[in-house]
Amino acid sequence: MGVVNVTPDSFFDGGVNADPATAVTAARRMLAEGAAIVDVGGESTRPGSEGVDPDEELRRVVPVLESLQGEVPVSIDTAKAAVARRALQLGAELVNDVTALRGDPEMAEAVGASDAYLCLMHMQGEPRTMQADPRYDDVVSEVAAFLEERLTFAVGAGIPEERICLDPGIGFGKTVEHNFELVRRLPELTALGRPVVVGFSRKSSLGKLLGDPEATTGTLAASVGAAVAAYERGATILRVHDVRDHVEALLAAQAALA
Ligand code: HH2
Repeated sequence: MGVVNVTPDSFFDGGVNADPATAVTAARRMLAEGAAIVDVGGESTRPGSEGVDPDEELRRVVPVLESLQGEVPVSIDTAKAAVARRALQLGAELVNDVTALRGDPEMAEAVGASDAYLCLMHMQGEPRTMQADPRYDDVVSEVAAFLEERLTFAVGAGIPEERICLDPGIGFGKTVEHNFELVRRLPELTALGRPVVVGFSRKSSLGKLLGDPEATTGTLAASVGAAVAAYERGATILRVHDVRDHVEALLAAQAALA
């Protein structure tokens, strides 16, 4: 899954793809480089972010979705039903909701009324404050219990289970150690029976691991290392900013592990 943020302020590609034409070019390039789907987002959820209103989010993503329609498989990264509905009209195949249907009471209905796939992600707290001292007794069992509960909720709301994937939410209310423990013990999440998405790409835990306690991003090499480890532990979808490098690494890992 390639990432295209049509935002001025995303933690890694903020501003790079804020212009719709540039975002469209990036999405086409990611498809050519081997992405199966491109995740288009119009709101940053980086630590400390405040969020944008639905009109602004639509203004950012709609021109991109219109251009990509019928050409590039698209996922819409949004927690807002109005944005999801419009994206689905414009051909989006997956709704990637970082609030796991907790952010907008109309989201479950919006997804259920379509035949779209849905990604349910774990987050402790909310982006504005989530990195202020996140705590768990056992991060993996708490994330697994949360995802299981949200899966039951989504199925109860009429979204077929076979259309739902789960994501531990790397960096969303988690320390460096929490993030790596989630990948190390990923089989406890795949045991829930649904495909697991991992988005470690460029996240600050990678920079912190390499020795910079103030890092806000991670290197490409560290991102690829984390993605290969997640793949080896059973991840089905890797959400990444650098598609070509990850596709090459994962093809080699697949050949070596097969
Ligand atoms: N991470 C980000 C955004 N959306 N969705 C899923 N399912 N999993 C993730 O790990 C995930 C996500 C944050 O990364 P990015 O979109 O690059 O940054 P920002 O939120 O600053 O736009």
